[in-house]
Amino acid sequence: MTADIRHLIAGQWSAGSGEPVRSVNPARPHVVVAEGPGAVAADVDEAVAAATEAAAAWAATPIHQRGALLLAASDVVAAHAREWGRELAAEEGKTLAEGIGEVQRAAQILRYYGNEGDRQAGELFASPRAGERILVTRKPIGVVGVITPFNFPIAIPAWKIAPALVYGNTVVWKPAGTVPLLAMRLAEALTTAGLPAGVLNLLVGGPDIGDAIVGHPGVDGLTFTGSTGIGRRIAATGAARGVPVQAEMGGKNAAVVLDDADIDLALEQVMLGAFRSTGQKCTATSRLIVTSGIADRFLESLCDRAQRLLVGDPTDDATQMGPVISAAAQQSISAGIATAATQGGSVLTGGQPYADSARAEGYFVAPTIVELDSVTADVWTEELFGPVLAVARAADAEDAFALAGDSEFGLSAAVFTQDLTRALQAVEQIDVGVLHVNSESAGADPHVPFGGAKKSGLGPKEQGGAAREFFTHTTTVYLRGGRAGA
Ligand code: UN1
Repeated sequence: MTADIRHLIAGQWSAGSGEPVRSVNPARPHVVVAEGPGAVAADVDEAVAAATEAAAAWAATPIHQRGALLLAASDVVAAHAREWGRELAAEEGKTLAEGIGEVQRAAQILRYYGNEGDRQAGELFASPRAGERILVTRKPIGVVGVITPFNFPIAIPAWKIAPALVYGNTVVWKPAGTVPLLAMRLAEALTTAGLPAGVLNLLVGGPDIGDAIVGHPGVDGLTFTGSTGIGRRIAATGAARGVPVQAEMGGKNAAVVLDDADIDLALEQVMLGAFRSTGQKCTATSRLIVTSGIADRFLESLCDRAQRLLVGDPTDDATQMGPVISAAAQQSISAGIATAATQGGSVLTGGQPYADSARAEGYFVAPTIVELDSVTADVWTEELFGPVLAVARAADAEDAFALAGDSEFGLSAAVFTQDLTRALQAVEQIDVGVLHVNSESAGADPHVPFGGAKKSGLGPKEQGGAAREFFTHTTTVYLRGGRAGA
């Protein structure tokens, strides 16, 4: 059954009047998941006006009360994990287990921020002057524009919107046009929980709606996850307008497997890192560096596993990898593989379209492993955002760590070794925002910072205590009483 696309402005759900938006099941693109007119620029004005109007009362609401609404929303999300997880798999294409897991993760994120009122709210310093204390207190930044990608249609919105709200901001949110249904579900959970009108506004639409939010004079801060190109454009607009920007962008994340690794564990984790969510994570493993002593053996087993991966309709329980999000993504990933082959890459497995009618219809790309003879190939440097793993061999651990660092991105990396000294060396030498030792390159807990080094991230990091850096500003209070006894 196709869902109608609705926008949430000033507490009211309504149909739009803009260009049609349609999300389809990427495994069976003739199946429409959600459909309806998108928002128009005037809706952005209305949404920003509603968020501005709601801002003062929301900021003045005690944080425990704001948190209680997030906790109630978390319960709503958790209660719908199976149902919305299935919708997520149908709309985005990740497997059912991952879809349900993601909805549960959104509930967990809402719960984490729901409890923020119980944590430290600021800092207290001594003063060099008698009778004075200096305290640093936090205030919301105001109306936050939230722009989210397709690949985590409910978890990424939750990890931006939950901290925005709990710290007292109001929100105007534009999700990716390919996943409106899951966006409506999250907004629905928050309104069901009793969020006041105007505190969260949801507009579904194309890039013009995103641009209108980013450039709107009423927006006080922008948080974005997506491609590096768009992130930099948003950051430039934000800088020109003098508003803070948090941009979480691309990755070209390496898994380093050293000779002494637990090979079965490394095989399992590299498979998950490269192919879970069909490789469509900014934290996915898209480069593999393997030292020469084990390279032949490791690559043979890895290719064998990749060939045996069950690729198909993500809503089938047995499926281990679904399609990519769109025909355009399928084409650009396939073109990236073809280019790799012309730049000295040997396609060890995958790289061919599926011929069977079930998969030929959908936006499937086979799990693909390309071994390179030179790390100048585009597939080594550019994010393809699909199930494609570029492989380079390293002479030894030093060489391997240097290759891992050979990227303008620095989001995440994984290192597989049983040698503590090597693991510690990796921590020192690989410049990334997230480093996994003996686990895959993706994955992030809500209570710790998340984000990239180098060109993967701009502005304060996300999640945990780091989120507060972006969603609040500080007021330093020099606090003195009057003259005692006066
Ligand atoms: C994860 O690794 O589980 O867009 C989360 C992305 C990241 C989130 C990754 N912002 O893929």
